[in-house]
Order: sequence, then C-alpha cells, then structure tokens
Amino acid sequence: MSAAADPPHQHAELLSSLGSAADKYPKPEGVVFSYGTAGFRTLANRLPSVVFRAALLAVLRSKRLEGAAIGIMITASHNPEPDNGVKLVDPAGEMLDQSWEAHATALANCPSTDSLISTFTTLAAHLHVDLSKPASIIYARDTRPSGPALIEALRGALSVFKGNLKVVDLDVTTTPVLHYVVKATNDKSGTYGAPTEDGYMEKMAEAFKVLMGSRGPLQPLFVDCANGVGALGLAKLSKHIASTLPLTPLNDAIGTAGALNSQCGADFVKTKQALPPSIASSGILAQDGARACSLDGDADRLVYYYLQDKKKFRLLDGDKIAVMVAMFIRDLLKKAKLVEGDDALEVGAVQTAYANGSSTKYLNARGVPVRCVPTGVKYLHHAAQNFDIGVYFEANGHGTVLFSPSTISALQSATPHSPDEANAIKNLLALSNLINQAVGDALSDMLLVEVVLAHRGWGAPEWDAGYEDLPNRLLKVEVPDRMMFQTTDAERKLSHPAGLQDLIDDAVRKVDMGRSFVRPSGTEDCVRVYAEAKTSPEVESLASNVSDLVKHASGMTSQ
Ligand code: 16G
Ligand code: MG
Repeated sequence: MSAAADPPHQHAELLSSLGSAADKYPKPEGVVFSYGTAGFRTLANRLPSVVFRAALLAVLRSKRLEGAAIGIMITASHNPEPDNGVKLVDPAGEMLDQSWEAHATALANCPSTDSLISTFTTLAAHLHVDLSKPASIIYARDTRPSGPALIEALRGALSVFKGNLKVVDLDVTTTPVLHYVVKATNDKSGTYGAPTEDGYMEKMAEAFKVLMGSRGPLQPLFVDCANGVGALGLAKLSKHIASTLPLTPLNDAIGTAGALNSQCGADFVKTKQALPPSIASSGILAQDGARACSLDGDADRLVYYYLQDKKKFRLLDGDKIAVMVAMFIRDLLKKAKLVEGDDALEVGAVQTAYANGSSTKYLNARGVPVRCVPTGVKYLHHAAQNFDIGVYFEANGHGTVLFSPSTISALQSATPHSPDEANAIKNLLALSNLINQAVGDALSDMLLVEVVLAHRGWGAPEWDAGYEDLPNRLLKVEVPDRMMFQTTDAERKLSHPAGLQDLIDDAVRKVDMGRSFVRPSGTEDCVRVYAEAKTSPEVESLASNVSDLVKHASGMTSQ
C-alpha cells in the first residue's frame, strides 16, 4: 500500500501538524467556555484558542456531511466592542445542529494540546468522521478591531488540513450574508441564488422591485447602523434600490474606536425604549412622516421607530413587524384564493415568551396560529418550518419568514383565475426571494417592512395603530448561580427552585392583565425577569416583586 492510501499514516501527519498549530493558541487558564445560544461569546482576548478549536469542529462537521460547506462567523453582535465571538453555520444556512454544540464546548475546554488532540481524535471516531474526506469552509467577520487576530487563529486551524479543504473568505460582512452564502453554496438545485454577497444583494433588489411595482419613490428611510458592519451592507444594497427607497445611513462610523453599539443600534433602542442620543439631538425625526430603523452590530436584528406627533418615541419592534407581515401574507393568500380547500396554505407565527401579550392576542383574534418557543433563533426557526409559511420574530428584532419547499412548489404551479390572483401569487413568490430563508437579516427585513407599508399605503403611525403594547419591563438580576433557575413550558414557567413559580403566580394575580416569567440568560451571567401589566405602575411593581422573589430564592436576601 502506498503512503497516500494509508489512512493511519496520513492521520499521524495531520495530528502532528494539528499539535504544532494548536501550540500557538493555548487555552487561557481558569476560563470555562460554553457554546451558548449564539455560539461562544466573551472578551475577545480570551478567544483565540476557542476560534481555533471551533474551526476544527467545523472541518469535522463538513467532512461528516460529505464535504458540504460549513460557515464560521466571527462576531459578538450587539455586545460591547471589546467582546467577540464565534458561531458555526450548518449547510442549509441554519444554526449549528444542537447535538454538536456539546462537541464544540468539549474542544474549547481541553486544557492542553495533548488533550485537544485526544478529544479531536475521539470525536472523529465517535461521530464517524472519515478524516480523509474533503471539507469546505466559508468564513467572515464583523468590523470589530479584534476580528483580524481571531481570523488568524481560524486560518491556523484550517492550515492543518492542507489541500483537502476548500476555503472561501468573505472578509468583513454581516452575519446574514454568511448564512446566505453557505445556503446558496450547498444548494444543489442552483436556484437559491449566486453564492456571493453581490448575488445576495441582487437577488433581494430584484424581488424588491417586483414587489414595489410602480410604487415609490418612498420617503427616505433613516437607518441607524450601530456603527457596525451593517453600514457596509446598507451601502451596497443602496446602490441597487436607492431610486425607489432612498436610504440615509446614521451611526455608520465603523472606523471609530469604541463606537460600535455604543449609544445606538437595535439593542440600545429596544432595551432603553428610546432614541439613540445622536438621532434625538439631530431632530431629523421631527420631519413630516419621518421613520427610522436600527440594526444591531452584525445586522441580524431590526427595530423601527418614529416620533408620535413629532414628540413621543414609539417603538415598532419584532412583534409589530411579525403582526404586520403575517397579516399582509394572509391577505395575499386570500387574494390568491389559497386559504380554503385542498390547496389551502396556512401562515402561522412563532414567538417567545417575550412577545408582548397584545401581539399574541391580536394574531389569535384573527385566526393566525401562534406557537411559543424558548428564546434563541434556532428554536424559532425550527418551529416556523412546521408552517406552510412561518413568520417568526423575537420582540428584540431577530426574525424572518420561512416558505416551506412545498409552499414554493404550490405557488409556482398554481393556476390563477384572474389578474388579481396572478398578481398575489407573483408577490408571494417575490416575498420568498426577498426574505432570507436561512436566518433573519435586518436589511432584508427592512425591505420587507417597506414593501408592506407601501402596499398598505401606510406610514409608521398607521402601522403602529394595529394594537397597543401592554406596558412591560425587563430586569436583570445578578445571582450567585443562575443555573438553579430551570424553566419549562417554553420558558413561561419555572420548574426549579421548587415553589418559586407559585409565588410568582401570586404576584401576577395581584395586577390587572399581569404576566411575568423568569429565565437564566443564555448570553450573560444573570437571570432575566420579564413583566407586563395593564398600567405602568402595576408593571413596575410586578417586576420589582418578582425580582425580589428571585433574590430571596438565591439566598441574597432574607424575608
Ligand atoms: C442570542 C440569540 C437571540 C436571543 C438572545 C437572548 C441567536 C442568533 N441569538 O443573542 O435570539 O434573543 O441571545 O439573550 O440565537 P439572553 O439569553 O441573554 O436573554
Ligand atoms: Mg446580532
């Protein structure tokens, strides 16, 4: 047998070059890493070894899946600039399969190069990975200053696999662009779109033009880019659509140290329920009909807002987007005569416990089925796949709309009986091209919102008028051990510590239209308390009572 055909010999070489490469990225002592809701995320200077090891796992996964392309994104989204993170993207453009998260965690926590090599070898055997198979990796980073050093660590890991690995470097781009390119690369039918950032922008722009028809030009839209990578994506998109939708970028200082996500961006606006100070002081939202939106640091979250009567801040968050979009799609299905009979297609919504009670009530009252799932895009995405057309949004602005493959075929083969029906079907198909089918994209969602507003002939106030949010409050409680708080029923109830849920229920009963729940954060070392009620004073009192219950259960106070 020749050396080339001798797997053990090849593997010995691979493991020895893995050892030398890994030595350059030792694991920091005393840190325990965990692949959480959005991958690994912490201070950037702790991450080189984690990125190195995440890249190893990505290669294993690609080899396991017959060389399908796997994505690696270096970003920490809305976190402060000194943080960074890494997450893996599966072949269909979705989040890494949950059963592999533990493998990522295991590799990240190996204390030495030797233990890394041994864990890598065990995983390869256990997961039935043939190391001699080819692999394919696509990677990108956001604009964080720590990005280039982490990309070096990533390349260090990929270099171990030499010629047997296909690598595409997307350089600096948004998270949703990476997800799109991974999905398009693996799309055997070749119909999803060109697997490049330009291909994506062109696909979206084309669908946007179909949907807009002769509508427009629209009033300029102000877009707060969180001083992050969304500014670059927005500029590229703008070239294609500016004649119909003029876009005015705000907070697009990607080169300014410390500016990323600072006092701006979707997370700031949603959490503070206020304008970014730079926008407030500019006075631009006092113009007639002015509306604005904010992206987060990697452009996968979107919230809108405007000033009511040119004064009062009004937030149009993920719930407001979901409701408007679900109703629009339902109306298109009605126009296409696809809501009854054998051909009927159902639009459903997926929310989390954070969805404002008014939005759920609105959808239920109009016969749109709503499912509630735990926090995190992966849960929403999977639940949305169970509908013909699944609209999923977290209140914080993460979300998208999924069209099932059979829905696409049904729309493509439908026989319209009137020009109106034909038009509705054409628009539904265009929506499936406009909306990112891999993951929520702030830029794609922004075009979606603008399309719906244009079709309805609405401005922000008419959109806002659909329903009134119940007053709500989100508090953060730092506790000694957040993992003692275990949830059930899609995070709406606590199963542990025993008895605490009953006390929360008592507190909820004391206020009108009250609702409250407690869950450990998946991204920070704290417990989150959410409350809503009919009036602001009631919600404040409920949130504070439940926080006290959490502190007491943690042994932080005596009662
Ligand atoms: C992550 C999730 C987001 C979720 C948030 C909750 C993804 C891509 N991102 O950012 O969906 O809303 O975590 O954070 O899944 P928390 O667990 O700290 O409340
Ligand atoms: Mg994000």
